[in-house]
Amino acid sequence: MKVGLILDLDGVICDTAHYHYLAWKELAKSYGIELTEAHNEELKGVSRVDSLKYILSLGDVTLTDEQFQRDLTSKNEHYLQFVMEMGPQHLLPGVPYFFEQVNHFNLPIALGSASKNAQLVLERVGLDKKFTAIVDANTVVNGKPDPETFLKGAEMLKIAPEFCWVFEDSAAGIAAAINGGMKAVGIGTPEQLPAANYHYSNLGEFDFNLLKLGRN
Ligand code: B16
Ligand code: MG
Repeated sequence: MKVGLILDLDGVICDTAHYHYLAWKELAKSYGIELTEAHNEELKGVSRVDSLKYILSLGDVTLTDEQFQRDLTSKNEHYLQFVMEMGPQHLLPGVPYFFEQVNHFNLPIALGSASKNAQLVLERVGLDKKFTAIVDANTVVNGKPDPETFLKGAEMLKIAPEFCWVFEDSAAGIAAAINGGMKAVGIGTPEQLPAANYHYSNLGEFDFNLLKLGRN
């Protein structure tokens, strides 16, 4: 049976969520808003624009369109300062082993990320050449939980959605996988990701036997 894998980036491959948090926290502070770790959980898998809208709603702050764009840019510049310090040592546990297995079984694999910085982050951690296809926020119209990101990944891999396995750490991403008719593998606990079909604490724990490779 031919299967395809689609990986989220932030929270699955590397912990860039912490850098997003530091950058958003500083911006929120400039509005007089205290952004907490719990708030940051709500921002996982959420687009840059929707993240800023969420933060503004915490303090009933309104911005002009011009201020909104200016603040998106300054947050991103701050975030990129952290990204530029990243290297392969920032891969989450189990990622190198997971990619060894992908190579071993010669599986088609796509990235499906809500980040506009996905290509750069992959280059920093040394994985940019490992993907058959990269789908990110520069190439889709509708973000997660809409399935567009993952359906586009499946199309680029030339694998039917029902044979695609999506690896995600966010509730929005798990919903996107299920909305697209794919298998949803949660990187997190059943409490965090109740809708996922399987749960692991990192990619290295994934059981490749589930893919039933070589059988049909
Ligand atoms: P950017 P993922 C998402 O990446 C992050 O989880 C989310 O927190 C972030 O706001 C979003 O990317 C946009 O990122 O500002 O770099 O375009 O988890 O879908 O890989
Ligand atoms: Mg994520």
